[in-house]
Amino acid sequence: MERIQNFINGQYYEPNSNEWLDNYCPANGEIYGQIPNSSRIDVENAYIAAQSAFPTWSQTTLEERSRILIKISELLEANLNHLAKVESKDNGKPLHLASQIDIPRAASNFRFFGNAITQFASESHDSVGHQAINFTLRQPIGVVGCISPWNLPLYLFTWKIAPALAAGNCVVAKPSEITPMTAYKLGDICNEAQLPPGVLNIVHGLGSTTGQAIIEHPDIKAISFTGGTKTGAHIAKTTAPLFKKLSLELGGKNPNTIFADCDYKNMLETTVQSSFTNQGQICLCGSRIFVESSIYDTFKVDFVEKVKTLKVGHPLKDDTDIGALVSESHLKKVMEYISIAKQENGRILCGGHSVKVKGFEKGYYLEPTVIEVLTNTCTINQEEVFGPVVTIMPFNSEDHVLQMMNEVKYGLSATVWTNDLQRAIRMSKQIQAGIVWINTWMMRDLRTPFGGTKASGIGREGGFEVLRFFTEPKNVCIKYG
Ligand code: TXE
Repeated sequence: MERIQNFINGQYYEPNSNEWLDNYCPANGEIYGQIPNSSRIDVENAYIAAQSAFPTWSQTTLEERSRILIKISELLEANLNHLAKVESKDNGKPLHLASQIDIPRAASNFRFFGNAITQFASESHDSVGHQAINFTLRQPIGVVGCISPWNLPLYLFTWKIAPALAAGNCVVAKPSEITPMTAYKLGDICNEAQLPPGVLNIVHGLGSTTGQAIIEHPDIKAISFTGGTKTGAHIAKTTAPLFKKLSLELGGKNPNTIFADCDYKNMLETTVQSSFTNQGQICLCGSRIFVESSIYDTFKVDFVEKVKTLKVGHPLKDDTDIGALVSESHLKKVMEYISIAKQENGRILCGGHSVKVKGFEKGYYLEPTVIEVLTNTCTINQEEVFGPVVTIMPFNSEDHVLQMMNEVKYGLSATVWTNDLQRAIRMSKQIQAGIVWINTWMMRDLRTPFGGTKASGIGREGGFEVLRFFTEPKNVCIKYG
């Protein structure tokens, strides 16, 4: 059984806290490792290392920072097979997903921001008539905190760390205590890429202990967080009196709206993916499907037929479509939502039960579930379930569906299927969400802003937006007359 350690100042250290947390394999329910529940002292040690590294790292040339980040990207690619297996075992996701999406994307994050920082420009203004020139300095913030969730472990961990480092900050980072393993491996890779010691420090532990120590640290000047909305609200409240810069990427309850004039075949394939990829545990999954009445009955039959072909199985098997949910408590939570939906007159069209996978009976498996609901105000259409569960219901008009799409506290993403370009643009302008996909889902270009409105968070990641987040703008005004 592996006991993992914190990565501080370029070395793996026994934690100061002597409290250990069990790490479960979701595929079979077995404990296979332990992580430290790092204390305030551990976080302070990580902070001291980061602060000591900052003067040099922040003055390191952009070309050199870029070279190191791209080297990390190459090493992630070179270790792809190993890391994908580690991710799959730790999270329960199908191995093919980890090797085709999660780990390649972690590598892309470092490559992208390694390149982007060399293109990142700031503004200057000629104050005509005043004989003055203004320019904007964009300086790294200092030591920043990055806190990430369990659903896309290395993918989201590096989505924060790579731009933070590219911009010249030093980082204290905490992966989810539920999926710590690939973040643990990242330390060795950073050393091999010769990232200077202390520039990235990784501490492990519970949100309420280690995470809390990071967000309360008076000298960690910015927090980039992805996770639940409740935790996001808590972080906002805790950090407000400390005037920290905040980026919060929180939950979603994303609508997937289907008009009769769409490319039906493409829509059907993609709707299955947007509902169930990663066991539905992606903040961008389309969990509320609205279908134009004229094709509702046909869609219902075709969709359910396709969903029934998805194979629930052990994550390491090639033919597995749906792996294990991340934890026993999460499985219970998702099942609870299914039973609430039934109590509120939702009709289960397929799925709805946990599954015993032969040989791995203690794993946390659930059938992909489709529920027909009567209203958009029912609990399952209003709260984030974060599992392989979608609802479907018909709509009569564009106005009707727009009202339902926006009638939710979240505002992360939305998908619209239509071949009517005018309608697509009209709706894009009215949908309350940070991301709108027309005739596609989860097509990501790393240059674009990423994040949500309403209870889905504040701030944007991605592209130059996140480089702006991780730098402090300073106006310099030179009077030359
Ligand atoms: O998230 P938490 P949980 C949603 C999803 C899920 C729910 C709860 O609906 O069911 O959130 O998931 C750290 N100070 N999403 O409980 O607790 C924690 O250790 C500082 C959506 O797992 O928000 C972990 O590293 N940090 C989501 C990270 O926050 C704290 C992805 C996320 O954990 C902390 C995951 C504290 N006080 C869940 N408390 C998405 N948007 O993609 C916790 N953490």
